[in-house]
Amino acid sequence: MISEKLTKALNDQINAEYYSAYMYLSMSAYAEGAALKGSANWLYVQAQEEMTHGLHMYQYLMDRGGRPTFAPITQPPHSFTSIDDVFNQVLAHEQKVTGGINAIATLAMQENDHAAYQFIMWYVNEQVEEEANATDIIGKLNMINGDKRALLALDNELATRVFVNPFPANAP
Ligand code: OFO
Repeated sequence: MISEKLTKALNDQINAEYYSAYMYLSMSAYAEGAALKGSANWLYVQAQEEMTHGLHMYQYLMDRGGRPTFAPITQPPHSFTSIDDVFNQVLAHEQKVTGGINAIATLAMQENDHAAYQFIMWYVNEQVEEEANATDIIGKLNMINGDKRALLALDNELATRVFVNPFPANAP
């Protein structure tokens, strides 16, 4: 059975994952409104992924005899100054999420909960990818530096992202 401390940490993380989903949906709506449909697609797919993370953690808590509890989800930002602003906020957010995931891994280690440690390691690796993806897009936006044709090309690239549920059994 999972400890109360780890249960609380995972509950908080479930909330953070759904906040992430809200935030990405809010960003997606902004991008669509700015005629950047490819960016909107990328952000929408990211929101879908975040929901699978929340469900995956919920299921894990249930499997370990923990009790998921649900807290209100904070309102995400809804106004952005540009698509560059959006992706800079994405990176800052994911860096914060990485901190939370690492804290759970540390707690699992301290408690000698090898199962929880192994579970959260999937997210430790996932966060490397999340930060790398955002950094990659920011790098391209910096090169584009306001050139509309180049921005359109990047937007077309972001339009190709397809949602693949990493945990098919937990499909939302
Ligand atoms: Fe769930 O990875 Fe982003 O926040």
